[in-house]
Amino acid sequence: MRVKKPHSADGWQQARAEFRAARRPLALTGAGISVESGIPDFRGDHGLWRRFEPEQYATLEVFRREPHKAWEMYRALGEVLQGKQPNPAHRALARLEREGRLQAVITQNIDGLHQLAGSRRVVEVHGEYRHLQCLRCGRMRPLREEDYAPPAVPACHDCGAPLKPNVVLFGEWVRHMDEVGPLLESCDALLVIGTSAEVYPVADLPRQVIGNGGRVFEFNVEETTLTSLADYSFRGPCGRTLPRFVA
Ligand code: BV8
Ligand code: ZN
Repeated sequence: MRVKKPHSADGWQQARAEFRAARRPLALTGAGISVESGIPDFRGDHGLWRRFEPEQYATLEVFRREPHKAWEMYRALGEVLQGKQPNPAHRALARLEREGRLQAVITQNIDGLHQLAGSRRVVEVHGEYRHLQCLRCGRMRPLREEDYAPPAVPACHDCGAPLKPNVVLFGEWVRHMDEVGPLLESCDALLVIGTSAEVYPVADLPRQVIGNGGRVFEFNVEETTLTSLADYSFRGPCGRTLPRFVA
């Protein structure tokens, strides 16, 4: 088992020393890093997807067939995201980057909280919710207040097709993998924070780092499929464990 659960103080020291020695450290984050900012995660019991089955709502197929139905979920998600602020976990990553101890944050989140916390290099592999995109003519425009007025489906100004949020739905290609590839190739230490590692192909990234001999440091409130592969697994809310690790 590669997992050293740093319960003891020296376990934390050892983990910090290993991370400090890394030359190309990266962070990979999921919905769990934003839970302490008041944004429920997807698979937790109060998760958004208890109300909206992902296969029902967050798929390209449903958007094309029944845009009104898809927009029910988009609206619910948008309301949850309004006005939310970064928490100490987001700020800990921004500090690492400022101190030259983190190259980039690769995030599955669409909430923009990493950028709000001051992170500069953020790769949003599942898109972001502040813009709407037209799949027919490619036009992109900022999200507007009235886009949330039910039951309308916002239409493209240029070609009239229904617009979707600029997020990656199931069945759509994830973004920026051309940038993520080289980052992962050279990564020798990956912080994996607040993700169930169930959604592909992003869930493969930590396994790629391990395959290249890199170290994986997991921060999660529960065990995941990565826990047994990780070098370190910090159990607890990352709003507490990550600032402690970074200190
Ligand atoms: C694609 C959209 C190719 C916006 C999302 C193999 C290869 C390729 C594809 C597949 C494959 N196998 C299956 C697929 C299809 C599919 C897939 O992976 N399905 C899964 C369900 C099996 N993948 C795709 O469709 C992807 N596209 O591969 O394209 C293609 C092209 C054409 C035709 C066919 C295929 C697209 C995937 C992206 C989908 N869009 N979101 C939005 O609504 O956000 S996914 C959604 O899940 C979010 O992006 C979310 O970030 C992501 C992952 O979830 P997590 O972030 O991990 O969140 P989760 O709730 O699951 O977990 C939270 C964790 O935090 C938990 O572990 C919890 O314990 C922890 N936690 C909670 N609180 C805290 C905490 N930890 C620390 N502190 C706390 N306080
Ligand atoms: Zn259009």
